[in-house]
Amino acid sequence: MATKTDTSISRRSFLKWSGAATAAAVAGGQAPVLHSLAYTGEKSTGSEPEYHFSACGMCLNKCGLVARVENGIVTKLDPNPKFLKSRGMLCARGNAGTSQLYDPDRLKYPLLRKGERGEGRWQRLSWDQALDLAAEKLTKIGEEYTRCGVLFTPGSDMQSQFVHWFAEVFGSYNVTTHESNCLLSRNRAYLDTFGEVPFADVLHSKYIIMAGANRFESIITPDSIDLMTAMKKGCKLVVLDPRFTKTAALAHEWFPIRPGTDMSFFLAITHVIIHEKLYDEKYAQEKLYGLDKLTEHVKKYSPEWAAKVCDIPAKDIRRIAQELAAAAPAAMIYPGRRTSDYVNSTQIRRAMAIANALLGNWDKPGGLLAARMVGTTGPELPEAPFYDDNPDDRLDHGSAHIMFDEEGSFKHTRDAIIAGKPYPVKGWFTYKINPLQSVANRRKTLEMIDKLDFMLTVDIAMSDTAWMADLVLPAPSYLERQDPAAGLQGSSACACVVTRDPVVPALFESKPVFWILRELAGRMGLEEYFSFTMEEYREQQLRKLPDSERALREDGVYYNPSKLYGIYEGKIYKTKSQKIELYNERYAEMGLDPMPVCKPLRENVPSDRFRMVVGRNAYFTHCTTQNNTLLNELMPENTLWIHPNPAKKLGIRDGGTVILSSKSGEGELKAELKKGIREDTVYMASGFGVLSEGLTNVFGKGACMAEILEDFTDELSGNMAMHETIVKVARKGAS
Ligand SMILES: Nc1nc2c(c(=O)[nH]1)N[C@H]1C(S)=C(S)[C@@H](COP(=O)(O)OP(=O)(O)OC[C@H]3O[C@@H](n4cnc5c(=O)[nH]c(N)nc54)[C@H](O)[C@@H]3O)O[C@H]1N2
Ligand SMILES: Nc1nc2c(c(=O)[nH]1)N[C@H]1C(S)=C(S)[C@@H](COP(=O)(O)OP(=O)(O)OC[C@H]3O[C@@H](n4cnc5c(=O)[nH]c(N)nc54)[C@H](O)[C@@H]3O)O[C@H]1N2
Ligand code: SF4
Ligand SMILES: [Mo]
Repeated sequence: MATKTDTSISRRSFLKWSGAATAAAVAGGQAPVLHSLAYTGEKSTGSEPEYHFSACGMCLNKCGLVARVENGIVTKLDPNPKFLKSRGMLCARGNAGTSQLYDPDRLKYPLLRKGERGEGRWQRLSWDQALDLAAEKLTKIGEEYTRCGVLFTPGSDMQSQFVHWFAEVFGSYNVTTHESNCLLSRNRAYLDTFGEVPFADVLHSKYIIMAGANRFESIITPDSIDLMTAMKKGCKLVVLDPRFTKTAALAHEWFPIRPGTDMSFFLAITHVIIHEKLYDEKYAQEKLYGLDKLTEHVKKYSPEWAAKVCDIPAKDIRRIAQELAAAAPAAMIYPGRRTSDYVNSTQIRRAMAIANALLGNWDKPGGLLAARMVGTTGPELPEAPFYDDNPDDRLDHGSAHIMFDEEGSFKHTRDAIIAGKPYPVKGWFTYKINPLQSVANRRKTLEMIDKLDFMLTVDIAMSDTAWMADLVLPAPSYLERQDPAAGLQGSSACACVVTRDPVVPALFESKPVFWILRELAGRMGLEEYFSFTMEEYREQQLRKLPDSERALREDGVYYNPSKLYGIYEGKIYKTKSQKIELYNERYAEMGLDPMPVCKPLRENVPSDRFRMVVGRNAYFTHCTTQNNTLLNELMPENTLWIHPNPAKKLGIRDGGTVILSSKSGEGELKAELKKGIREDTVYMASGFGVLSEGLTNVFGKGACMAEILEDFTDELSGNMAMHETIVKVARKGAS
C-alpha cells in the first residue's frame, strides 16, 4: 500500500494547479521555457492513483517530480511544473527512476563477504549482526590507528551531510567526496579570480563560448534547457571540443580544438580584447585588479601564436573575440563543471575566468551570477568531541598547492594509503559513490583496498565498489526515503528548496544511511550526536523560512524571492585585493604563476598513439545507470570512438574488436568509426567493463574506463587530470 505523506496531493488539485503554474510562470516572464507543461492526466485503472511530490535522485540536479502511485506501485514519474529550475522537464534518466526502484538487481539485505575479495561469495546478515560488526571493526581501527585511520567517502546525495557529521564525531578528518574527481579546479580558478564560484545566466545570454563542456548531453539544469531557449532567441553558441558532441552538432560553430590547449585560445581572446580596447575602461578601472600586468603578459599571446598551439585559425579567434566583446556584458565563456582533465586545469580555467572578467559580465543579466540567497540554515548540532591522539592533518595534506581542506584529493589520499604514510588508514566507509568505476587507475584503487582491514559500502546496487567491500548495506532509493531539505541555486531560474518524503515504503530490508549512522553512533557511545529525527533536522533547516512548509506541501518546492542581479553593487569581492583578480597576488607569494602561462603539453601525442578523453552522454549518470534496464537498452555496451583515417592505418573496421592499453591498464571493446573526433584523440563512455556480477545487464559488456585512465592530477587543486592519458589502440589479433 502507498503511504500517504504530507506532500501527497489529490489528482484533482494536481490538475488544477498544473494550469495555474503556467499562468503564474507567464506572469513571471518564464513563459518561453514552460511550453511543454500541458498535463493531460490519464484514466486510472482500478483504484484512484495518488500523486506525491519528490525530487529526482538519478543525478545531482534534483529535478522536481510528481510520482504517480497506483495500488502501492510507482507507475509513472512526471515533472513538477512548479519546479522552474528544470523548466518542467524530467530527462531520460529521470523517467527511468521507476526502473531503478524496481530493479531486480537491487541489494536486499546486509551482506558479509565470505571468501576472497571480488569472489562474490556473501553471507546474509541481520541488521543487528551487521551493525554490531561494523561498530566493532570501526572502533577497533580507531583504537589501533587513531580515528583518522578510517576514511569516509560520501557521494553526492541529500543524506551525505550525515556521513560528514558522523566522520566528525567519530573523529576522522579523512573525508573525500566525488569533488576531487569532478570540479575542484574550476572552483579553485573562479574563487581565485572572483572570490566566488558563479552560476551562468545562460537564458539571458547573447553569446556563449563553451569549451570542455557538453551541456546538451551532460545535463545541468536549467543550463541545458536554457541554452536551447537562448539560442532560439538569437544567442550564438561556439563550441570547442575535440569531439563532435550533440552540443557541437547544435552549435553555430564547432572547433575541434587540440586537447589540452584551451589556455592558448583564451589568452589570445584576452589579447584581442585588451589590444583592440574592446573592454569597458570605467568598469576595468573600478573592478579589475592587475589589468596593466595582464596587458603586458598577453602581448605575446596573439591569435597567430595561439592558432599554432590549438589548431583554430587565427582569423576565427580574432573574430570570435570581437563578437564576444560586442555582445558583452550579456556574453560569457561558460565556466563548465567537470574540470578533472589536465595537470594545469586550474590555470586553464583561470584563463577562461580572466576573459570573462574583461567582458564585465559579473552579476549582470546574461553573464556570471553570484550565489543567490536560499535561506536554509545549518541545524544546531552539539560540538563534536576532540580526540587528542589524532594526527595533525589529513592524510593528503600538502600534496597539492592550494587544496580544499574539506575535500582533499582522492588520488593523493589513495597514494598515501598505499604507501602507509604519513600514517596508516585501515578502514573505509563509502556511501553512494563508486570509486572502482569513477576514479582513474582502478588497479591502484584495488591496491588501496588490499591495505585495508575493513571496508563498508552503503549502496542500492552491487556496484563494483560494493563488490570489493567486506560489508555491504542496502539503501533505499530516493523514492523510498525521507531526506533533509536541500537549497538549490542555478542561474536566474531559482533560489529554491526541495525535500523528499517516501513515495512508497522502502523495499526489502533497505535502510537509509541516516538510520545506519544513528544505529552505529548508538553502538559506539556517540548517540548524543545523533539524537535528532529527520523531521527535527528539517525543521531547523527551514526555521528562517516560515512559508516553506506550506509551499513544499502544496507545490513541492519553495522559492526564496531573493535578489538576482546587482548583488555586488557597492560590495567588495572576496579576494585578497577585494577586486576581480586578473593578477593573483597570493599565487605570486606562493611561487605560482599569478597569471596563466602557456606551457608545452605534459606529453605530446606520439604519431602511433592517441589521447583518451572522457565525457558523458545523456543516457547515463556516471557509472551508475548503465545497469538500469530502460537505459541499458539505449546503449548496451561502450565503444571506442576513433577517426576512420587512423583506424584504416591500424586495420580497424567499424564494429571490430580493439585492444586498448595505457600505462595503467588495458581493455577490449568494439570500435566505432567516427568522423566527428580528431585523428589524435579517442573517446569511450564510462561505466562498463564492470567487476561486479551483481549488475546483470551490464556485466561482461565493454571496457572499463577507470582501468585505462592514468591518475595525474591538477598541480594546484589536486583534482584528477584524466585527459593526460595516452593510449595505444590495436586491432584484436594484430601482431
Ligand atoms: N547525462 C548526464 N548528465 C550529467 C552527468 C552525467 O553523468 N550524465 N553528470 C553531471 C556531472 S557530476 C558533471 S560534473 C557534469 C559534467 O559536464 P561537463 O562539464 O559538460 O563535462 P563533460 O560531459 O565531461 O564534457 C567535457 C567535454 O570536454 C571535451 N574535451 C576533452 N578534452 C578537451 C579539451 O582539451 N578542450 C576542450 N575544449 N574540450 C575537451 C570532451 O570531449 C567532452 O565532450 O555533467 C552533469 N550532468
Ligand atoms: N571515466 C570517467 N570517470 C569519471 C568521470 C567521467 O566522465 N569519466 N566523471 C567524474 C565526475 S565529474 C564525477 S562527479 C564522478 C562521479 O562518480 P561517483 O560519485 O562515483 O558517482 P556514480 O558513478 O554515479 O556512483 C554512484 C553510486 O551510488 C549508488 N547509488 C545510486 N543511488 C543511490 C541511493 O539512492 N543510495 C545509495 N546509497 N546509493 C546509490 C550507485 O549504485 C553507484 O554505486 O566521476 C568522475 N569520474
Ligand atoms: S537531470 Fe534528469 S536525472 Fe538529473 S535530476 Fe533531472 S530528471 Fe533526474
Ligand atoms: Mo561531476
